[in-house]
Amino acid sequence: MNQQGNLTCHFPGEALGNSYYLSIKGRNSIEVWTNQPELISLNTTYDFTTSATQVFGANQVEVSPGIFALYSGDINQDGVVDGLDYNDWELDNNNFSAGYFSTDLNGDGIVDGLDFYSGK
Ligand SMILES: [Ca+2]
Ligand SMILES: [Ca+2]
Repeated sequence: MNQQGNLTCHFPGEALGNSYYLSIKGRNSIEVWTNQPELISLNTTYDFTTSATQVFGANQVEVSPGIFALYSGDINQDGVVDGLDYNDWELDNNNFSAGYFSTDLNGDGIVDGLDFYSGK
């Protein structure tokens, strides 16, 4: 995925003409699925950001007017954001971790208190 949030996928030829649910799973985000199967063609596009209902259960957050994104915070990838994720974040925060860490929730390359901010 590039910094603009665009992702290119290549599907096997036998997928063409068939419909599939599409899923996105990030290093620290809640996994989402399309709300319905999408027909795979040579140039299928799907924009998850236009509405919360672009994903099953409308499980996205509006990060700016009309722009929706995955929820982050599922550091241990168990499907929920809870105190167990906090424990992982706290460990990396106390170690002043910098680099590519799942505990870096805002993606700035540093694990610190800004990752714990609950705003959008
Ligand atoms: Ca979790
Ligand atoms: Ca960070």
